[in-house]
Amino acid sequence: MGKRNKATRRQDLHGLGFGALAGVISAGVLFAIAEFMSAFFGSASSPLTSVGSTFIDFTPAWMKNFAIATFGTNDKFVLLLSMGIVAAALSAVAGIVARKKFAAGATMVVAFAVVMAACIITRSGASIADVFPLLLGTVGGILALRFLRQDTSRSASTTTNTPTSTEQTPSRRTFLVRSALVAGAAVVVGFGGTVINGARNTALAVRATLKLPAPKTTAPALPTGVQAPVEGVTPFVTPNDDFYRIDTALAVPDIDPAKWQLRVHGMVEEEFTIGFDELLAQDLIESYVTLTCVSNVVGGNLAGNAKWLGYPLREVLARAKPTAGADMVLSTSIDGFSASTPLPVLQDDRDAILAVGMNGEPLPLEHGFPVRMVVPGLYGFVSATKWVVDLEVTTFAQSAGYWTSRGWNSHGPIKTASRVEVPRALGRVPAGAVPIGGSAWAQTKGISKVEIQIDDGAWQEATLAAEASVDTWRQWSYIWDNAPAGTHKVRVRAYDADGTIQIQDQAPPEPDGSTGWHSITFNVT
Ligand SMILES: Nc1nc2c(c(=O)[nH]1)N[C@H]1C(S)=C(S)[C@@H](COP(=O)(O)O)O[C@H]1N2
Ligand SMILES: [Mo]
Repeated sequence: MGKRNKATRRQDLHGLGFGALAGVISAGVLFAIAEFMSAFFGSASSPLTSVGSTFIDFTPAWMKNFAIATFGTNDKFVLLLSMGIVAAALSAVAGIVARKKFAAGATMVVAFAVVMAACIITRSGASIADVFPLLLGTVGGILALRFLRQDTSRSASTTTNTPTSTEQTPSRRTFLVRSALVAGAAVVVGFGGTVINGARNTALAVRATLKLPAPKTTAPALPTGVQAPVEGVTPFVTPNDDFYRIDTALAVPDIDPAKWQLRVHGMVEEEFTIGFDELLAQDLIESYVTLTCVSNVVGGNLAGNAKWLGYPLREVLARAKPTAGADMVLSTSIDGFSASTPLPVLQDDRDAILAVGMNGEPLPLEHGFPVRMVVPGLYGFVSATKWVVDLEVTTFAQSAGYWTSRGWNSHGPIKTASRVEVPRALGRVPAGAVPIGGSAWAQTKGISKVEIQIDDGAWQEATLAAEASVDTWRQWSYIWDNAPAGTHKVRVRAYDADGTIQIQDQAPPEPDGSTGWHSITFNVT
């Protein structure tokens, strides 16, 4: 009797494991089929993208902040990974339930699918047809669950009668073989979907051959010496591939420039829409602007500097003629993201543009192809809308941008910041003359002075590298002669062109940008 109980219990455990595995594999089938089909229906129909995007939209500010601070631009990977873990857990439960009561397990799968369908159809730009891939996937997933269940149940019932190992083995082997087959098929289908998705990407294909016109006004040549003479300092111009990327878009929007249109409307005398060719036919300007993310922590790297090509927003607004009382422009992306930009900022003489080019190329897809906004002096979340398709002239009282309605500030001017880049934090450097260097920024004003403090010594003026423009960051350097061996600390602070010193009080990014003087510790050996 005791022996039999033990065998039954072990059998139950195996059954649980089989059930869980069958559940997870079936979920894999569901997602593989859905993702494969979404290659044909468009990314709005991808359950992974829609569920993830919905999750991002409901993410509280503190959590987004935490995710970006902790994982930086890997935040999307971490999100997908966590989603994967949750999906695996839920589907394991469904698989276990299905073992005993197939209908109940299948009902759970349907319930998950209904929740995912709700995520899909509530995304901006989605239609009811976008649930079709999910529907097919769900059918496939339930069939897989059924297929993988028969053998586990048979093995369970056989063993209750006569629990001998010879009878369990073939059934278990059948289950494992079937599992491997189904899982393999799911991987092939899922991978195939990814490949087809890439091949069907219009934006990628068009961008590859797109020739942008020359600017009417070129950016002044970079003065010599914009790069501080210290090895390891960030490149003054950030290569496109290294440019930080922050957005809520799990799937990068695929926009065909031939179909792109920007609608300008709201509190204006002249509503109009402008297409891509018409935009390119305007007098384009080129300028260096350093973009900064409000989520950047003190010393962080969510900032990048590029040469942008585009059409001034003040010209767009001059054509639209805002009416009295308007104080904000709400720019909206094709994927529903929006930003609230103070109207006067887009009308003054700074180079706020509808950008089409970045460092001599069309915008990379991740950075807003074919058109995005670039506004010197404002954090990205209130100004730098990528994949922009709509400008509504309105008021702060009437409307709010995506992050503004999620606890962040509405206006978002960039705060003066500076950071130490060399030596690396916790790095080791040889004794003697130790080069120290970094970047500082105060967009629209410019940096007038940078000071550093070694250990608890007196503040000393660093050497400023050449200034390209008040809208770009500025590098600085300092040679510490005769640095003695040991652990040392270096602190930095910057002054803007008005002579205003960078805020010393430590504050986190939320709600309107971090403050504090950056310091690092390093070892002289
Ligand atoms: N469509 C869209 N545009 C967006 C965002 C977004 O989530 N979606 N994020 C903004 C934020 S918070 C920043 S900091 C900048 C970053 O631009 P980048 O990814 O090109 O560096 O884009 C802005 N534009
Ligand atoms: Mo940002």
